[in-house]
Amino acid sequence: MNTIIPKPVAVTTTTGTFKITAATNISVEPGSDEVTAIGDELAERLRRATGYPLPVQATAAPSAGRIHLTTGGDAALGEEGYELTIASDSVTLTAHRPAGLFYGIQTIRQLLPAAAEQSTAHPGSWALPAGTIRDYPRFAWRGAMLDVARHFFGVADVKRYIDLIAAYKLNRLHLHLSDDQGWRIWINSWPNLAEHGGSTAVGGGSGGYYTQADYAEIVAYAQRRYIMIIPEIDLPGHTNAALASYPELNCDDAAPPLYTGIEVGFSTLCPDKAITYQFVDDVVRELAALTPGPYLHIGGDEAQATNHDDYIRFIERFQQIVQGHGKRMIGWEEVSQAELSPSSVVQYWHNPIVGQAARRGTKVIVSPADRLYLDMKYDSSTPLGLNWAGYVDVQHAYAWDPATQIPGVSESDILGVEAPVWTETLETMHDLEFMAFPRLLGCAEIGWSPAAARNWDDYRLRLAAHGPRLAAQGVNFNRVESIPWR
Ligand code: TNX
Repeated sequence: MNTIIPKPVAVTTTTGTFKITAATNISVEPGSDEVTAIGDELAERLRRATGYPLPVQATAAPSAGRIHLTTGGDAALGEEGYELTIASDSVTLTAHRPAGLFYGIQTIRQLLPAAAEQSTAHPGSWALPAGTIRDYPRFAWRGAMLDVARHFFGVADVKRYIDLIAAYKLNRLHLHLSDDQGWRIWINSWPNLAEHGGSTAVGGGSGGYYTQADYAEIVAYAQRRYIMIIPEIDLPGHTNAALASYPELNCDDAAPPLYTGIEVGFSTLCPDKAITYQFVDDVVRELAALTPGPYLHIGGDEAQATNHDDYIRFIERFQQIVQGHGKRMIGWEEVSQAELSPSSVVQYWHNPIVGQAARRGTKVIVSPADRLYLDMKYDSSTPLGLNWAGYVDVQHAYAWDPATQIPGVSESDILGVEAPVWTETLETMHDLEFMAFPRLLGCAEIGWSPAAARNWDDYRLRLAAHGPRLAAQGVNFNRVESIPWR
């Protein structure tokens, strides 16, 4: 029980093991489709490597030979907490809400040998160590971000990323859906955005975009894994792909060519045209309709080509538009200069200006570039990635605390943490995995585990045990030398 990531709140070990055999059942509380689905998810996972039948049955109480899943546990566990009791004859997983059961089964996975993560059946010793775990998260927002604009990642890749992050109890996936180099979501009222604006990528590749059906499929897939998708359309800068697709969005009515380089800060929407706001309203309306979650991210970063006063007016107007479609606006730290509602959220990346927004009640997502930008190189020898925020080795990405990171921003101002992966230099899932793993596990632990429970020396030993688990799932993780991989 001492290699779990993120580290649980409280663990008590006893003696003995619960052995999963061909006779083991999974039982779920009667009358809840959602709990049954979580039981099915556990069963499917365990069936792959063990080859056992593991039937899922509805029964009201735990009994011998069973792994029992039930809600109705202690309300103090909150929306996402769980309690797991493993005895030699049975396993009981209890939560207040279904999300807690989902996180409990991620813990059960980690208590089995790494071979349980393989996708084909083989003989093994499928034993869970006896003991009790009581566990719940520190922060409500535990996110990953994927830039699908600089290089496009298709539905299958995004689903794989969702599965990998869910295993570490992350609950948000922010998709950066537009940038200078590409527009990646079909918008019915502005079809050329995806058609033309989505037709290329950094380096001049063929790009791509999600149809609205693709996008809905991603949202539903994530929802079943208790992950909320946060769509981002980056405005008013980072808009070359949109400007190239519609001449009328440009102040001079001339569409620029598509852009495949990696410079930032040269594009802007035109502040003085009514059609600019019609465009934003249409895009926000269509995205809001595809988004069950409460948030829409409007970017707002690096608008160097937008005059300051225009920038402030833009952000305040975007906020009204987002709210008009029933959503809460998120923006990168620069939006802190505008008048924000307490319901809006700012995302820190390197400027303590977010303290201004926090003082007025706006919550903060903490994504320090020099800690959590997983597109930063690990060190000077990393073949992929950038280094404008420095090198981010595994220890540096882990050994810091969100509550003391930003002057003027304390624990109660913070919604949580998020680890972005920008993809200027990353073209494939293989590339993405090398940069995200193992550093993303550190972000997961920072978001979930109590600050006092975390320290690097203990973490690096736990992380070492995850090498074989990641390998069993075929993850291309970076086997950095500071970790004594098993
Ligand atoms: C900064 S951080 C950006 C992105 C780049 C990233 C590369 C932020 C909000 N903007 O446009 O992709 O650096 O690391």
